[in-house]
Amino acid sequence: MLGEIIMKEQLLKMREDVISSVAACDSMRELEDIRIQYLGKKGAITAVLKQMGTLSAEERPVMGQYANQIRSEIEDALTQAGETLGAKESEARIEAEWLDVTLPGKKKPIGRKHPLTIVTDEIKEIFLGMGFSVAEGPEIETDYYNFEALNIPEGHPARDIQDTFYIDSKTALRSSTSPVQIRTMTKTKPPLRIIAPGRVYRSDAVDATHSPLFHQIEGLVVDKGVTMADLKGTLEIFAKRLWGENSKVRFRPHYFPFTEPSAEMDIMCFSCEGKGCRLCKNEGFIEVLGAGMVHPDVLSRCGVDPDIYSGFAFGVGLERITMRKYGISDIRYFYENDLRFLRQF
Ligand code: 2NM
Repeated sequence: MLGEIIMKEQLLKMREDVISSVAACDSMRELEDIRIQYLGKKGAITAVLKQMGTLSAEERPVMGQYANQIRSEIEDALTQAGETLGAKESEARIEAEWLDVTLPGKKKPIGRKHPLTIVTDEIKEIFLGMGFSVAEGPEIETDYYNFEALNIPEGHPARDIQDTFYIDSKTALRSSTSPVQIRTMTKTKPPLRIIAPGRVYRSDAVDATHSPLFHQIEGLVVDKGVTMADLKGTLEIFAKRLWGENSKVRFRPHYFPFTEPSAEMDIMCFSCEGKGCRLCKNEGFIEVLGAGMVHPDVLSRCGVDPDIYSGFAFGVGLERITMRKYGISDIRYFYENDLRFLRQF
């Protein structure tokens, strides 16, 4: 009897406490804390119901019913408060996150390819189409890869301190991408078809046509039975793909230490069609690349037997052909990153 009265009082007090707590509560988080405090597994209601054992068999169902009623009243109070608070909180969030979707967006300027990248990509695409792959190598090279392997002996003018950026007596910034070809030949067995695009460095005085940093694409083919006819055919196709099917090329004998025989390839001037004009300095043709059959000593040094294999190689300076393609009058425009220049391509 006494137990029953105490429990009823506890339950009634609990209902009062919940109602006043809920009234003071102003967030969903707090409300959840209240719910756990009273209705949770280790909550106040459970604690009261644990005392059921002290009641008589007649009192128990009556008290059980009473407790359930109080519990459901507490639940109702919490649910109702939850609805009100939830609506209030979501309204506050919507207000805080308000944005005007009719405002115009902020325009981000779109970047574009540098003209040298445009031409590099075009040339890469042409050679990839002929079965070449792209090779890369370091820009800081040893004396061996930069000169020795290429038949450029000590005392050769190309080695002059005036022309090369030395880091120490055995290391320099590469003066062509040929070291990439040498490295590839040395570690890969023929057949080989690669192009090596990249930055190269020569200690030139800067003027409208010279820069100490410029770009090259070199190519190399090594296989059994490769001849000068393959060189001419490949480079003629390259010229027609890059400058149009109507372009005409010619080859002139030349000298490079690393190729024998060596040649330079010219394309017929588009402007005068070979007659000679200001653009081609009255030549009728414009020089575009150097090439040749890889010197047998160069092959041997790379572990390629020149009695079994032969190869041809070529080198194109990117700046010069890009300047011609777009009518750029000064090489320095390429490196100044002036948006007024870059936006034109
Ligand atoms: C050129 C002209 C002719 C050339 C040679 C080699 C190598 F490594 F295979 F010997 N690579 N590139 C070469 C040949 C480069 O540039 C005007």
